[in-house]
Amino acid sequence: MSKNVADVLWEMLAKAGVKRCYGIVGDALNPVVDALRRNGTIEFVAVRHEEYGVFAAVAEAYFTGNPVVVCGTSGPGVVHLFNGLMDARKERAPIIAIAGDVESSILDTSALEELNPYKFFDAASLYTARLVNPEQARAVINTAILTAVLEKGPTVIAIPGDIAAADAPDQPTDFTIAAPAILRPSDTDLGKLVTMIDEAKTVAIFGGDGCREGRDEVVELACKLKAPVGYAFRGKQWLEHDNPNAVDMTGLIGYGGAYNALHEADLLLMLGTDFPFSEFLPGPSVKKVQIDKNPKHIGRRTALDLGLVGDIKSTVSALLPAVCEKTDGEFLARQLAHTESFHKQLQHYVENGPVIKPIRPEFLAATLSELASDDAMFFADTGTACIWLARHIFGGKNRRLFGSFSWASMANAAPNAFGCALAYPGRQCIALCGDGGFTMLGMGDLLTQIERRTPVVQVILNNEKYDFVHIEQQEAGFIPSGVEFKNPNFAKVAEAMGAKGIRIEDPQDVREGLAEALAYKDGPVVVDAVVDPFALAMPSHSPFHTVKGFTLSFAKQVLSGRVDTVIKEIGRNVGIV
Ligand SMILES: Cc1ncc(C[n+]2csc(CCOP(=O)(O)OP(=O)(O)O)c2C)c(N)n1
Ligand SMILES: [Mg+2]
Repeated sequence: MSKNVADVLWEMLAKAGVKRCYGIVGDALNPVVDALRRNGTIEFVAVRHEEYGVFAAVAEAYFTGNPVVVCGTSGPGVVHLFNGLMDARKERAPIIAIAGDVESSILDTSALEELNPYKFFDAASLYTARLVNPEQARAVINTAILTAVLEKGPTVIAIPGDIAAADAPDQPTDFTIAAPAILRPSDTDLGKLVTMIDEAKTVAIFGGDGCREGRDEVVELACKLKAPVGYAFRGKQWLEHDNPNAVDMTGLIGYGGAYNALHEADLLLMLGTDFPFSEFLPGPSVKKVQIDKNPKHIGRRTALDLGLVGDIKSTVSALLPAVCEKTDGEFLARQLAHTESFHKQLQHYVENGPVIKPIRPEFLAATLSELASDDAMFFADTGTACIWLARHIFGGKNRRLFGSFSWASMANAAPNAFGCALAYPGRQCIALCGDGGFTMLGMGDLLTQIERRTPVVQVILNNEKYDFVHIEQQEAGFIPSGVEFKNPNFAKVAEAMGAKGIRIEDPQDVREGLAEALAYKDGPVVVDAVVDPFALAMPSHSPFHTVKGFTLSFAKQVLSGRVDTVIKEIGRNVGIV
């Protein structure tokens, strides 16, 4: 039998290193999925919601570096892919989406389920193609793969069922993915940077995801310059561990000494970061240099004194032998001492956790971090889970941390963890979920984990509210509204569905409950942790408007008769508010 277009599609995707395709089948995709079955080298992961499949694919693609395929069929199925593809774009994950399309004979006739892929995917996709003629196949598939892998993001191939099933022309299916080039600034520009560093009395470093490769070089540079190292959320897992100069994070969920270190240095080196919260970066009193391999990132968050284009590993390697070693360690010691004192403050709810009821999320997260294996992979939902992950889950050399860091969608953690559990069998994959996030997307596809007996540990912060928004509303001076909801007992729901369920209501049971969850290898676990709905986490630096907003909100709440709530909120956060 001769090959059809769908056969060629899978043949090329398999050659690109694709191991899995996540999605839901249906009309236009039927010949595509039939060819996948014939191909036999790529696993089809049938999910219950297309968006769940994309979040799983994003985590797999981000960590393995291999492209991952997702699919949804014409119209509504395709639409369900979108939020995940935006996440792939922002998290820079190589995803190839196969979007079912209506039959080629009725394109552009407003047919049932017809959707214009060019318009629809415009905001998310780096490259969108509509395969309407088998002769396009090789060039389109080649471009979709290369764009996804080399530009690190999502691409889309829309394909009508009749074209997928059509005979493929006799075209070669081999292609080459070039290895990434070494990119560093010119010697003249590097020379300018060396002068700035040598002339500065004190230097601070602030790093992001761009330090993923080159983290050892960054730490070596920091040691040579006696520079404290702060990081964005995306940089934490690369720069926190085995780094004597680490001063933690700045920003809305910041902790430790990073804010002060960045503001008190003479010179700030921003390395591989597109940190979006400009108000947490210093003004003109600190000289600023930014190095990034993406030229579009340079200077967009703050005004710079020097901007250089280069990858962090090769640029810092070139810098290392050229800069003079600094001898005065007073600045670094002061920033480290400040960081240390913040850590002590953070320990308050961890150390007293066993006797504070309702359970403090700080204590829950810190215990999880302590019990998890050295190569565990942690995923946090957008919501307060991010705060607890940042502050209380310690990343190690072999640990990994992930979330919807730059897109900030809810409901990412459970699917992220599922994707990595498939890609890294045997490794602990732990999702710290919001109860809002879990019920938005995680609960339906718990069935997928159950069917496959995938050992994902879902720890749900059961606070019966959209707590992050609750905090946000108070910060902005509003009386909280629309943020509360009621939950079932998630452990019982999980058991009824066929998973292992563990309910933890008492702080004394936290350690035992989490240990039991982590030890369970026979399928998914849902830990329903009933946590304090009033736990607050303030950034290490609170801008004036934050303090003003809370004060205003508390005053408004008291005036509208919510005295009890305000007293609880303040009482449960002594020393923080
Ligand atoms: C898809 C989506 N909808 C809404 C939001 C806005 N949002 C951000 S965090 C959040 C609350 C999350 O609540 P939950 O999952 O219960 O976590 P919690 O903050 O309570 O720990 C909301 C509604 C979002 N980021 N993404
Ligand atoms: Mg919640």
